[in-house]
Amino acid sequence: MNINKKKNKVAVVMGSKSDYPIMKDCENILKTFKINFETRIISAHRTPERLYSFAKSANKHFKVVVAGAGGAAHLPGMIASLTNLPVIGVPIETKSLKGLDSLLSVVQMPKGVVTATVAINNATNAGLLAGEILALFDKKVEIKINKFRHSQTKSVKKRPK
Ligand code: RP5
Repeated sequence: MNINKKKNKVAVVMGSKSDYPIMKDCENILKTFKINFETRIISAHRTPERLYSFAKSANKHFKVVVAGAGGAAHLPGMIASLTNLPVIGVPIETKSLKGLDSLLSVVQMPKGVVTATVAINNATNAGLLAGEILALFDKKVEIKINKFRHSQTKSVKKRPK
């Protein structure tokens, strides 16, 4: 089965511009795999209507959503509540609680509505997981991910010096 390449897109969304230095890591890994993506700022609390209209129409444009947010990080979960697309949450580190607040807000979803959750600030893994989902239907992406994993393995030395 092959999917329409134009729709082979990841939405990279974040609660604030201040999340972008972390979420750029997601863009970078998607670029490595030549996966199309679009990046948007959508705040669950400050722009709730933007969130609603994005999530309600997301399946027309995207296959996977990566959503980064910090603090009371409701963005990934709220998007997941409005779409059946896979949503990968990136808990963003915070000054006050070091991102534990974000992690718990993203990971503690109620049964029946799900977000995948990566480690605090690990937007790279969110992009990698998005790529692995797309690779199920896209041989080119699968090959690129296999190459990436292979060269990562080769780069690990046997001894520390
Ligand atoms: C969240 O609040 C954002 O995802 C961000 O991590 C955090 C702080 O946002 P700013 O006050 O820096 O805009 O909604």
